[in-house]
Parts: sequence; C-alpha cells; structure tokens
Amino acid sequence: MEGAPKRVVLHVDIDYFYAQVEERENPSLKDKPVVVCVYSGRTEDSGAVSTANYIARKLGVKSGMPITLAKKILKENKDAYFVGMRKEYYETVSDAIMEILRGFADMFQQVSIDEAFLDVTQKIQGDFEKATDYANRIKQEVRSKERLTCSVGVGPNKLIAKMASDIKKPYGLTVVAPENVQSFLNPMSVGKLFLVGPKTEEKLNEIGVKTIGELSEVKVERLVDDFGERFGEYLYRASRGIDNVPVLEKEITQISRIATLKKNTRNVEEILPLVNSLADDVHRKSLVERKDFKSISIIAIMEDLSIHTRTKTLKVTTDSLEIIKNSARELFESFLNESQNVSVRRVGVKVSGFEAKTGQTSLIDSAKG
Ligand code: TTP
Ligand code: CA
Repeated sequence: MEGAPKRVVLHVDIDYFYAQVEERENPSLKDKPVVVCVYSGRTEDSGAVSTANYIARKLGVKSGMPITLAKKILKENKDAYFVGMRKEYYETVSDAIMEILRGFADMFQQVSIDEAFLDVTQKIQGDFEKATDYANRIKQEVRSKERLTCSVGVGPNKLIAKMASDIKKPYGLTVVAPENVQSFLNPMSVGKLFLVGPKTEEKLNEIGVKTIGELSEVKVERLVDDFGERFGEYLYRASRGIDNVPVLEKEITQISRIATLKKNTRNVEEILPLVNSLADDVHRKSLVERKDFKSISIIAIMEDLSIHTRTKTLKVTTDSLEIIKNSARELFESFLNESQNVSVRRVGVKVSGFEAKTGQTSLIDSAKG
C-alpha cells in the first residue's frame, strides 16, 4: 500500500503584530519608531513594552522592557510614538486574519493571537515544489485583505515550520523540504531549537554542544541522563527535525466582523445598515461553527483613531440574529450618547461566551421570555 503523502505544514506569524496594527490605523506612523505599551497605571510611565515596530527595535527597544527605558532610548527621537495596548481591537484583527488563513488549510491550529499552523498536505498534494507559490498567495491575501504583513515558514512538520518562519522577517518566506531539514538545522546554535531556553543552552554548551548539528551527534542515553526521559528524547528527535505532532483544530472563542463606514458619522441611522450586515455575517458564521453565544459586543473606531468596545452579556446563550441586531443597536445608541462630538469611522460586531449547540431550543425560548 502507498504511504500517506509527506506532510506539508505552514507556520504563519504576523510581523510586529500590535505595532503594525497601530501603523495601519494611523499611516502617519510609517517610518517612525512605534512602541506599544502596557501601562500599569501606577505612575504615568510605569509599565512594560508589549512590542515595537522594527524601526524602534533597531534603536534598541524590546518587548518586556520598562516603558521608562524605552523612552530613554528614544529620547532624542522626536518622531517616536508611544501608544497604549488595545488588546480587544487586536483580537478582532486577529480573528479576521485567522479566518483568511483557515481557508487555506486542510487542518488549522491557531497557537497565539498572531500565529497559526496550517496543514496543507492535501491542498498541494504533498508537493514541496508547490509550497512557495502557495505560501506567497497566503502572504499576499493577508496583505491585500487586512493590509498587514506576515512571515511564513514551511516544513514537513510543525517544529521545522515554526523555526523556518523566524528566519526572514518581516514579510519573509522560508521553505524547508524534507531532504533539507538536517542541513537547515545543523549550523544553527542550539538556543534556536524550539523549547531550548537559556538554561538548557548553557547546560548543552557545558558538554561542548553549541550547534543543533552537534546536538544530533549526542547519544540519546546521554541526553536522557542529563535532561530526563521526556525532554532528553525530545532533544534527540528535535535535533533531527523529527516531530509527529499533528496540526490540531482548536475551539474558537469569539466571532467578529469589522468594516469601514462610507463616511464618518455620529448618526446611528447611518451606522446601522453596516452594523446589521456585519451582524448577518457574524450570525451566519456562528451557525456554521455551531456556537451559541452569550455576549454581544460592538466596536467603534473613531475619526481620532480611538477604539471603544461595549458588551452586553445575556443570562443564557442564544443563536438569535435578532438579539445580535437589537443588542448592537442598543449598544451603539448608548455609546453615542455618552461619547461626545467625535465621529465614528469603523464599526465592528462580535459574539463570544460560546457554548456548543446542544440541539435543544429550550434555552433560546427562555431567552425570549
Ligand atoms: P510576537 O510574535 O512574539 O512578536 P511581534 O509580532 O510583535 O514581532 P515579530 O513576530 O515580528 O518578531 O508577539 C505577538 C504579539 O504579542 C506582539 O505584537 C505583542 C504581544 N507580546 C506582548 O504583549 N509581550 C511580549 O513580551 C511579547 C513577546 C509579545
Ligand atoms: Ca509575530
């Protein structure tokens, strides 16, 4: 019997994600250092850097560093822009991207807000020659639909795909066909091997192992002695590029749609047609995914680029389109009442708080009553 075709796995990672979203929303930031901050609120500048664009990184700004330090580094730079993290908004952007990526995959696994694995074996008949074109199509689709760049790695498994996506950034693509796996890994320092942190790296350096190639020459017994059975065997396999873990679908936790109004407005009647059509899309998707939801949210991006979210949570889950539309209308009306003067530029609708459909309608009935 013929064996199954060799697996082709893609890893997609959005470039400097939060900072790139901020650049997209505010084109005047292009060519300036952009730093996304998580303000702790203790003093004006206390907190940490979430991420920064590549211009700021080149100057020395890093994820996790104190905001005060980033400000010091960029002190001389009048263009430097610091912005508070807007997680909820990045989540809706992430949702839209994941939706695009899912369409390219036989099997799809989102692993973080800006990373996903795609098993595309069937889609390209296990043929690595087709992988470059296919991956480029994905990159271009994300760029044209969401105006964001991502980097892609392709390999015979998740381990190699993940390591490959990191090689060229931003907007990079690295394809590692099965026959090239060992030569891809060999020259890399062991610290680059997935799951090898600074401590493991130091321990390996102590036994004279600096590259992944050198690691692949160490006997498995030795690795098990030094690192325990589980991790020792992992190191043995990983240094050879062996990884059989499948790409596994994960449950989605929210469904959202966002779009730009034809013209900026504060008139709810001008906003509602678009909101209702987004509600239709969200509802259709919730039926396809067989998800009943408990929370309905609206997102408003204003002409001054501030982003606002309002959420209504029901007592019980529902799958009703009417409830999405009515809640969205209510939320927009009260939001516009409390916010002053600024017009709305983009609007979004989101449902979350899922429970899988039980097939019973009693819950929905009781929501109406
Ligand atoms: P990453 O993918 O690690 O980083 P990135 O997308 O900013 O940059 P790149 O992939 O081009 O190297 O993380 C994804 C997002 O997660 C990032 O945009 C912000 C957030 N994040 C934090 O909030 N704190 C952190 O320490 C890190 C590493 C990321
Ligand atoms: Ca990223």
